[in-house]
Amino acid sequence: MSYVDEVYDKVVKQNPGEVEFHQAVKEVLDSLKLVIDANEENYRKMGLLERLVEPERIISFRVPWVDDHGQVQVNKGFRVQFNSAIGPYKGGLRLHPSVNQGILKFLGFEQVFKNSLTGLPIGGGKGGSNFDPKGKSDREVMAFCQSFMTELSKYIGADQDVPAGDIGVGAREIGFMYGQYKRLTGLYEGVLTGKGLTYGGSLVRTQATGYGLVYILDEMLKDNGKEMAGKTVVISGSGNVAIYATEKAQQLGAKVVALSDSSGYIYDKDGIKLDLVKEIKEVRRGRIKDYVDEVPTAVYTEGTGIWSIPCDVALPCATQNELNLEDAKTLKANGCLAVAEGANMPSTREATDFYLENGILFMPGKAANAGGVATSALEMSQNSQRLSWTFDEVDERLHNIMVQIYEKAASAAERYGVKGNYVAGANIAGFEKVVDAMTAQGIV
Ligand code: NDP
Ligand code: 2IT
Repeated sequence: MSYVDEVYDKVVKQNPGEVEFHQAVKEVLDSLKLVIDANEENYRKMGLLERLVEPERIISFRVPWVDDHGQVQVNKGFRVQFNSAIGPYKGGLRLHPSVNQGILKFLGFEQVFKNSLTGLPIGGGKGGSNFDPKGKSDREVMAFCQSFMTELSKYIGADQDVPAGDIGVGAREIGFMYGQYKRLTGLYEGVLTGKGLTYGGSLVRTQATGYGLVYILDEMLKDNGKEMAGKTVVISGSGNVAIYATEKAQQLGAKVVALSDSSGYIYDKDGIKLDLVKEIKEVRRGRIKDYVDEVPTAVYTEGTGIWSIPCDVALPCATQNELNLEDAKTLKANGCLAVAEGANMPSTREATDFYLENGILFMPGKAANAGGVATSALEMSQNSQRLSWTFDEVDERLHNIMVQIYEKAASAAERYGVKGNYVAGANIAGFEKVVDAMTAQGIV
């Protein structure tokens, strides 16, 4: 049995029930076969893959807090410190009822390669809780965040582990957590990114993941003789990533016609009115269906099905495994030419294989959504320097980073004889840097 298959089998046996983690590991290991086969003996002896798939550390803790009725609630809190070969652990915190250890391990594993691709000195980590922020008052969210940070603060630090936002964690939650960290440790340091602009946050971090997604998409289209202008775009989700992907796609002359949330999706044939979406989602914390109350020509459909809307470009920006093989076939049948992932692992493995086999240009999440964490690393640099860069300066750096990620993924794919396969390219390019750093640092 090949080394890659052997390690994958062990991962399945030793991490029972963690299906998303298995899926993420399999995708990476399969595309690394090209590289591993050439170095199998050495890698096997060094236990390289076994070390790569085992988190350095997982912290798991109780998060008790009091709700508005005086009732004590208890949630599970986690931080997966996956790999620190190239820098301090870096990666978001997710607050969603579906969160469990396996999901955070999949996200942490992806983060290792993504962060490597940015070219910046950041290792990979991920954390979160099964707390559901939906419908909670600001005071309840604060009580949860303070309790969560009381435990997490023991394990993080500006040069150790720097969390940020993910699903359910935006500026409000980062603010509450930062305040509690400072109060507990007495340190005013860049221990979290995605902070508000008045206390050490970076311009462009809010927009970064969505903007970065469209920058790399634009690069992929141009390299393949196409352009963003005039394209019809469908975007799932209506959170941080989806909103700023919409903004940048519109700025580049594309027409975004659909957005969604976990309840359903809207279709606006005239193009999404983004100011209204921002008002509904960022200010009122409402539902996407509220859009049609104010735009009567738009249509709301309950449930899934957003991928049945004809488009040239599809940008899944909600959550893992939200786009399956049937959806991929529907996209193709409707003439879709490119998919780029704003979310982490939104396409199932079968959907991914379908894109590659059917000539759909495909940029996987670990390259396509790396602009968020890259800009987080720029926030860390500014915090260390005690300086703030201008919007244009950060945006230009973000743009350059996305262009470089495209080039790394494209050239690694070409080097291994799979031109245009950005899945293999991104995995290989991300892997090479991490392995080099791990090897240099001995058996750790
Ligand atoms: P938000 O919480 O801001 O928005 C999430 C959006 O996705 C909401 O519209 C939400 O709908 C929808 N969604 C979440 N879970 C589900 C689900 N199980 N089924 C259907 N829809 C769902 O999160 P972000 O925009 O920050 O994150 C979106 C994706 O992007 C995630 O995969 C995240 O890991 C990834 N990502 C985020 C980065 C960032 O900087 N924020 C960076 C890189 C990747 P509802 O409100 O109904 O739950
Ligand atoms: O998945 C991700 O890359 C993020 N949620 C952003 C992480 C970060 O540290 O900015």
